[in-house]
Amino acid sequence: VKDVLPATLSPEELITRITEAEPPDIYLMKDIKKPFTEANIMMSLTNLADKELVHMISWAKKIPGFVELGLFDQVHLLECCWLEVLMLGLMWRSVNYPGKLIFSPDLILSRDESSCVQGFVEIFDMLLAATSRFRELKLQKEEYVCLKAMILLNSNMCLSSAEGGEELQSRTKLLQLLDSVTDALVWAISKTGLSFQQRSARLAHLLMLLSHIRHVSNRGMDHLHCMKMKKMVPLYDLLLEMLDAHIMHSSRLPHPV
Ligand code: AOE
Repeated sequence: VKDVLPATLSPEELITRITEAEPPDIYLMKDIKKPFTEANIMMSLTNLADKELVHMISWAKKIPGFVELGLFDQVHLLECCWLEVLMLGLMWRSVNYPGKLIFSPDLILSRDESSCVQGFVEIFDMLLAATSRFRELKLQKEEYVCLKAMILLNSNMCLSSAEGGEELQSRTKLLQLLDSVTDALVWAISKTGLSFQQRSARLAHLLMLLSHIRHVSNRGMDHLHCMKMKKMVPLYDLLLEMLDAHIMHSSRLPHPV
């Protein structure tokens, strides 16, 4: 009766559990090398992402019901959404700092500094635009944690697994989980004391931002792929392999270099 675990949690309890799963702030300490050059920035960002990905796996496993999904689904969900999840976290950290991106408390970049890295300003501007939108909407922590869980649980949706009994069961669980997180988001929005119409509009606005984040993530992935070609990203062998796996599974064509 493990299967119905998320269904037995109230929206409030689910939000508490997801909030407790939040990863810690990552400090880079001595890792950041000044001056900001293309190589130094990419080195620091890669080190940061490397540490964050370890925490992301623990975060996913603490989302009620996630570890009850099939292992195949667990791996594929994370593989599909890791950059989107990193980006939403970045937006949340940066929401009160217009014009800046708080990659970590000790790695804060302005738009000007981002121009050191070729092709970064375009991504940077898209990240800033989405962050401003969250600021206008006065995104709440409860809403943020729900959206991040939704990115994870929704990332796989096109991947069909219609055949096997076990895969189908995992897919059913996944949809139930997504429904319970949707209920939690609706509950979080309802706390704000808005009218019915305003609440529906807010739900729509928040969910529409997810499609923007998916877009920025795809562009970021292309950018990373270019950087890799230029040998600017000091990717560790394992991470390199994982990045290649992402490009292989992706239906998009790799960015023409
Ligand atoms: C955004 C948020 C954040 O917290 C950190 C970073 C660091 C790098 C940034 C990115 C970001 C924003 C967009 C940028 C990107 C660099 C260029 C791009 C600016 O335009 C990302 C650094 C990424 C380093 C590569 C690591 C490869 C990992 C592969 C992971 C993988 O495929 N799998 C399967 C692992 C999934 C585990 C959860």
